[in-house]
Amino acid sequence: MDRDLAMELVRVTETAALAAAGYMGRGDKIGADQAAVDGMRKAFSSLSICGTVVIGEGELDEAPMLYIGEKVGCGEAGIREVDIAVDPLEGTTLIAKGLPNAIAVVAMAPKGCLLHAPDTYMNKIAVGPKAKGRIDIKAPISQNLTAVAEALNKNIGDLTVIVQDRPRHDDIIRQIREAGARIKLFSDGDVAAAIATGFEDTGVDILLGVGGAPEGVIAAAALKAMGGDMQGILQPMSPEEFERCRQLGFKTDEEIYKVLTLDDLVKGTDCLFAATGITQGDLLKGVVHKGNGMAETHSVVMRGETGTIRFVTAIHRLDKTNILQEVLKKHRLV
Ligand code: VTB
Repeated sequence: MDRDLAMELVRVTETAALAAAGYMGRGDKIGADQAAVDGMRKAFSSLSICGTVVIGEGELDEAPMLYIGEKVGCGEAGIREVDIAVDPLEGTTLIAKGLPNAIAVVAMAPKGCLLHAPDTYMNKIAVGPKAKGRIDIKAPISQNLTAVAEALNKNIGDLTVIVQDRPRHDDIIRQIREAGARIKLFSDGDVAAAIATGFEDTGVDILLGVGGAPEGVIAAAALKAMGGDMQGILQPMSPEEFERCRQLGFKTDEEIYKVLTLDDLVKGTDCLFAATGITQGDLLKGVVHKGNGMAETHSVVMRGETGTIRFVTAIHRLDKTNILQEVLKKHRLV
């Protein structure tokens, strides 16, 4: 994919983040998500791509915008055909409460290269570049911790495992504690948590646990670009979720419960990933409102082909940005 698309993609997550940031702490998850979607969709419309949303806000009947299958971009037909995975507001509860680590996030890859993941849970394991090739989601947790500790040249006691704070993880947490590793619990947003494993200064070494399958594919694009590693296994919980799996081609139990490697989640290395912080986070600062119609955003954009990771700080003049003005007015945020 054209390298200029990486910078274009940042505009998309910046716009979503700026739109959603006005909702910080207002206790309105739905309004915040809608603002992020509105902003992201408008920003996509000026991108010269022929994009198809493969991971989005839901099926057409449940999401009028950025629904799965929606065509986005203003590119010439047949040129720059790409698949897109979006999470305009990853962490709706976080923004509603003004808690850290809400981000706007997008992944892009050539057509056919992103797994069309059903909206179900996924069991995940993710690590940064040094531990690539050392994880096995089917192996006992202690074995994974030993292998990752060895790869990082650490003792198990020095390892930090990031786990979503949910009762479904009680057993995983018990096993991690028994093995002697440390745990960082987070309330929401496992894309940011997975990415943290790729940056040593976050102090996070490995992500374990069950989160959304769509979020799994988005995180995989970032880990691919960073040279990290990830595996997942779908975990449908209800007859409807099994049906969703079947509709996307996971027909038999064997297909549903197969280990999805990083290459199954994101094929090849030609992928792009962009994220902008909405609330203050471990990796990215949130949107900073500076007064006088100015706001600052902090984003990261990664390009799989070259492995380049850019941190982009931008100062926006909200009053001069037509797209944002429209969205902010619609949401009565200006
Ligand atoms: C997961 C996780 C997301 O919501 O989908 C989670 O991947 C939902 O889990 O990052 P619960 O059903 O236990 O709440 C997030 O944390 C935020 O969208």
